[in-house]
Amino acid sequence: MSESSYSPPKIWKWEKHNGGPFASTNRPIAGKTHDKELPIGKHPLQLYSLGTPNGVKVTILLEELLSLGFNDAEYDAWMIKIGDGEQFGSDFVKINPNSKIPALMDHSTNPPTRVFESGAILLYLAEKFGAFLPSDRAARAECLSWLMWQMGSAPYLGGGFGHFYHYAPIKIEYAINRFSMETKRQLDVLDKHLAVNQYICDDEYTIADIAIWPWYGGVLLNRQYDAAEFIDAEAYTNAMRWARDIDKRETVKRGRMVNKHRGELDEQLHERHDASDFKNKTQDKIIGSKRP
Ligand SMILES: N[C@@H](CCC(=O)N[C@@H](CS)C(=O)NCC(=O)O)C(=O)O
Repeated sequence: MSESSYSPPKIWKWEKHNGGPFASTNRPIAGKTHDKELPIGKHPLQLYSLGTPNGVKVTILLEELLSLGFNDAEYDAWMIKIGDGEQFGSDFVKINPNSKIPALMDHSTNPPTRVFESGAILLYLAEKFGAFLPSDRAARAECLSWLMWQMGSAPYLGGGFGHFYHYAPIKIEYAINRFSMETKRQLDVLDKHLAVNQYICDDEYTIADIAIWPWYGGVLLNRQYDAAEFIDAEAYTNAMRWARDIDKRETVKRGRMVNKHRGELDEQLHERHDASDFKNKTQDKIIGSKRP
């Protein structure tokens, strides 16, 4: 490994170009950059999000709840284009001072309840509807342990491995080795656990699966960072079995379409306001209807 020619200055200074591909939106300060009102739809639950792994956790859970007949889980999902800096708009920052999607407002309470952080949103919804979270104390502790595991572990997978392997403008061997090691260790944690459990919490599909799958299933199924071969995804046979099982769920397919802004047009539902939108409002239909 070659020695770096970079030696850090005494005090770090923000230079606009040093954020790599995210340089246009990344900044070292919090708060709004502009005033922007957010739309509010007809349902009590208003989701402001994007179809990233953190975003789809929430839309998958909402689609799961709706499929079980919890009609009060009907929601409006609005797209927040993080590449354009919409997470720094004034109304969004009021919901999430951390300026990251997903963010949820529940207008069924007075005053409305704001929830940010995908793990907190999953827990809030699971408790609100009494579903996808075991009620037995020990089983619930197990489920919440894995939910918190995901929240603590995924930044090494995404911000560490994904960033340095896929996004960074230069390939740094030290950083790629450091985070590949940790990513593979985490995949092995999952693989060993799923060798003796059908789902993350025994045989019950819960918010722990819904939180973990978009990140770890995404890498295993080669939907994230184009890294399945590099990390030898097929070697994690138990985690792969789990990833493929969950991938087959219709609710998961629908949840993945909501606020999706890349890929096949018939899989992109930029905004979701009604169950019929999956049929009528995907981008292929919207663009098709605008053609002369
Ligand atoms: N811990 C947060 C992470 C959320 C997060 O990192 N969201 C990303 C998209 S996946 C985002 O909004 N990025 C915009 C930015 O960093 O400015 C959660 O789980 O909700």
